[in-house]
Parts: sequence; structure tokens; C-alpha cells
Amino acid sequence: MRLFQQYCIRNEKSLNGIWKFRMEGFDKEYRMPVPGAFEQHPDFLKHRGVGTYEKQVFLKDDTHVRLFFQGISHTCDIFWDGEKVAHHYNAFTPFAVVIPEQKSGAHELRIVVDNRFSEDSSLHVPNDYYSYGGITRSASIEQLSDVYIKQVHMTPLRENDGWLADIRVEIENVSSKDQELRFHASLREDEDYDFDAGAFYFENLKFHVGEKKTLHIKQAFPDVKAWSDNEPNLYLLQCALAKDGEWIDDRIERVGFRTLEISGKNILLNGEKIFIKGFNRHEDYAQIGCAIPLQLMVKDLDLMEDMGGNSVRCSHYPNDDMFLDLCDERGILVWEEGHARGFGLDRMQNPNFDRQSEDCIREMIAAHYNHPSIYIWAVLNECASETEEGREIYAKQLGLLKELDTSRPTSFATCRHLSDICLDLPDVVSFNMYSGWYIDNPVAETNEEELEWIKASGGEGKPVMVTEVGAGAIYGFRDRTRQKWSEEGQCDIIRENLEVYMNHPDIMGVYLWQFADCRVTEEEWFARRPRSYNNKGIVDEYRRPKLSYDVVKELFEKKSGRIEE
Ligand code: ADA
Repeated sequence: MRLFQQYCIRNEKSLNGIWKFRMEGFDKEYRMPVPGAFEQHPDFLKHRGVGTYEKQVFLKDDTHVRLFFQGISHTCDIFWDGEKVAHHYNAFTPFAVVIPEQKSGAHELRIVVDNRFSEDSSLHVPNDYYSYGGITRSASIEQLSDVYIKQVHMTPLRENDGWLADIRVEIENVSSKDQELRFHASLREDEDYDFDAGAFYFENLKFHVGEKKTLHIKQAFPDVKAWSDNEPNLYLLQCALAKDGEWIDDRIERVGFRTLEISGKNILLNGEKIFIKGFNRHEDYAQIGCAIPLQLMVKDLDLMEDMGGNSVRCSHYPNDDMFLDLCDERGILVWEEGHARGFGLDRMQNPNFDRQSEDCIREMIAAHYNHPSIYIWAVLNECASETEEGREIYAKQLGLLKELDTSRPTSFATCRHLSDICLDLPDVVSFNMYSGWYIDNPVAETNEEELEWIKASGGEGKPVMVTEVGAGAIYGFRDRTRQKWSEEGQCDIIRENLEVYMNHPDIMGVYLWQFADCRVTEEEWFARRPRSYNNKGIVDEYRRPKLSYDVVKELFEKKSGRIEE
């Protein structure tokens, strides 16, 4: 599930592997890989429907059970021994199901997934990316003790010339009895799971039946090494519970000590002004869709780093924890955002939109809070920020980001040029601009006009970033006219845009749209997207580099990730 061992005491078992599968309307039983998108099977290449996964699980002892899913696309109902125990919407956020008091022996786990579009789905809609179907990210089953550690969040703070960890631990009693326990916390550099050593905090706790407690611990760590993109130092924060002198539960989070501040038109990482050289990336790969395995996540980051990139924008939804773990280890700065792309007011006023958006934001921050690589939270990419009704929703969602996490700046990517009425709301202003592709306009002049307007309409004095620039190119289409859709044409537009945005004193970063070609929905998009793909990748869906790869490499490599005085 993660690139570090998240439990040493708790018994966790992966549910990844081959599950039985049936699809409504198909009179056949399949054997489907988990994680996996069912579109990888020849019968379901572009199928929208209701599929059922089944697996038998064995419990060695009588125990409480916790099922954990990194992502199921896009709507699902979970059944345990025939009883519905959970419903979840949204492919891109993790969720857990706790099932108390289970007997040892065989149990049936059945998951019904639905990737159809309907009024019930306000975020997964026909769009310029594909909504796949299936248990598309990893899954696991845990044996829970009577009292368990539900969540651990660590906020790093600077104290004098050292560090302070501000830690909040949520603990829950799932048993039918009062409980007395001892809590331990320790911080380590390596995976040495000797809980008796190094504990910096412990406390005796009493829990009534069903009681939840949040411990708030502040602990100084004067000598830890800071996390940064250049030196991504990571530590393991181990929390554990003991009952009558025996360890019964634990949870290990991997954390980094770094500070993020807004200072005038810059974002400071540990007091240094960063310059973002980034890529927008969809979770999408040829043949396997959104269920990207670790080795291909590594390949994507290897290619981004080879081009001199220092950041990735998780466009337009929360990404897999495993990918974020890689970014933590490699010092790749991450812009992560709630699930939304290009909604006009009509879609934002779908009756499910507010609740489904809030659920997604809450689950994203609950799950990803500890990733030091995430430097900014965002919402509502290119939605109706030019309307009063839209402004209410932007204010609510940006306010929710701040309510859940005061340690990171907020933003949203706008395309409502010269008409956006929400730029006073975020900490960082960012805009998407396709000079030379959608609009044949001079990049430099358009940028000056945009910056003037941003200053005059709420963005004065804030950091400004360009979250999308780019152009389409069909892989293998070479043409000396350098016309649009040719690889040569893409090189020219990217070069012209990057040379302006990477050398302007009021722009603190730029993201290319996009890293790799991605599949889009045939519904509503086929006519604007050759192959029903978004072809603006620097590499194609198989990660084959286009000519623009070397243009990006040339320009990114000669630009520092720091803005000197
Ligand atoms: C928008 C949108 C992207 C993509 C891009 C494009 O900026 O945010 O998701 O659709 O346009 O390729 O046109």
C-alpha cells in the first residue's frame, strides 16, 4: 500500500490479486486483477456499467475488521457476508470500513462498482480525461484491536533554530467494553520497530464504550534534518497502544520537517523562494488506464526529473498515496487538488455537487496531510469563478481547505481571463493560458495584460503561477510546416511560452499541460480530441518522448528551482 511499513503491530494483509468478477449484461465470470481498471479487458474497453468483484477472506481469530481502499472507481457499495457495510463515491480518495466483532473463519467480501455517468455523479462526468471502472488502487484488510489508532497528523513547526512536531492522534474504542491503555509515540530515521526505545511521549488513557479521543502532542526535535526538494529527509513517526503491558495496535506515518510561507509574490520553502518547473499529470497509462503500478509511477517521475522538472500538479484530483510517497522521497513538490475540472454553473449546481466535493476534500486532506512534498492545496480547476453563485462555492471550498490545514497555501487554476471575481480568495493566484494554441496572441503582451488585471481584481501582492501552458502534437506526426498537431509545432509553442513565463519577475512557476497524452471520454469530447485522447503530452500515453521533450529539458535544466534575491 505504501513505500514504508505502516504497521508493525497491527495485522494488515493486502487484498491485491485476482478477484472473481461479473459485469451486468455479460453472462460470464471473469478473473479480474486488483488493483485494475476493468476496461483493460477486451470485453470492456469502453464499457460503462455495474461490475461485481468477489473474494473470500479468512480470519484467523475473532477480531474487529478494518477494510481499507486507496481508490474504487467511481461509485461502489461494499458487502460483507451479504450485508451492505459501506457506500463510497469518487475514484480518487481513500476510505476505510470498520466491521466490529467478527468471528474467525471464512467471510465473503463483495464490491459492486459503477462507472456510469448520471445525475448521481457530479464530479465524474464526460470530460477531458477518462473515468475508468474498478477497484483501481490497492486494497487491504486489517485485524483491529478493541482500541485502535485511526489517524495521525503531524504539522512541522520551526522553533528557535530547531523543529517542533505538532501531532494530533485520533484513537477510537470499537469494543463493547471500557478500556484502559498506554499510548507511546516515537520518531525514528529507520524502520527499527523497537517500540520500547526512543519513546518521546506516553500517557495512560481510559476509554468508555465507543469513545473517541484526540491526543494533541507538541514535541521539540532540535536536531532533525529539514525536508526540502534538494534534501528530502524523512522520518518515521510511530504511535502505539499497549494494554496490560502488551502492544495491541500501532500506526506509522512518514513525515518531513519543512516550512511553507507566503512572502509577497513568492512561496518560501524553509525560507527560500521556490520557482516551480512542473508538469500536469493525469493518472492514465496506455492499456491499463488509471491503475498505474509502482514501476510506471517511477518511470513518470524519472522522465520528469530527466527533463529538469521539480514539481507535479495532480490534475485534477487527489492521487495515489504511493505516487505521493515517491514524491516525498525524491523531493518533487506536489500541487494537489480536489476533484473538479471545467464545471460551469450548471454542473456546480448539481444537487450532489457540494456534498461530493466536500467529501473529496476532507478525504484528500485526511489521507495526504503528512506528505511533506505537498506544498499547496487547490480546488475547482476552471470552474465558474466569474459568477456570484460560483464565488460562493469557491469561498466555501477554499475555506474548507483552511479549516482542515492552516499549514499550506491554497489556490485554484482559473481560465476566466479578465472576468474572474474570486482572485481575492486564494493565497496564490494561478491561471491557465494557451497562447499560440487556442488563442493566437503574443505571449508576452497577453501575460502583461493578465498580470495587470490580476493586480486590479484581488490578486495584488500575491504569488502568481501559470498552472497550464501547452499545445497538442500527435506522436509521430512530423511536418516541416510546423503546423499545429505536428511535433515541431508543439516545440515552437512550448518554447515561446516557457521563455516568457520562466523569465518574468512576477511569475513564480509554470506547469506544462501536460506530461503525457491521456484518454478522454468519447462522450462530448471525441470531436475536439483526435483519437479521443488529449494529445498535449510531452510524451505519449506509452511515455514515448515527442520532439518537445528536448525543448523542455533544455529550458527547465537551465532554470534554477530557486529565485535568487
Ligand atoms: C484546460 C483544463 C485541462 C485540459 C486543457 C486542454 O486548461 O484544465 O484539464 O482540458 O484545458 O487540454 O485544453
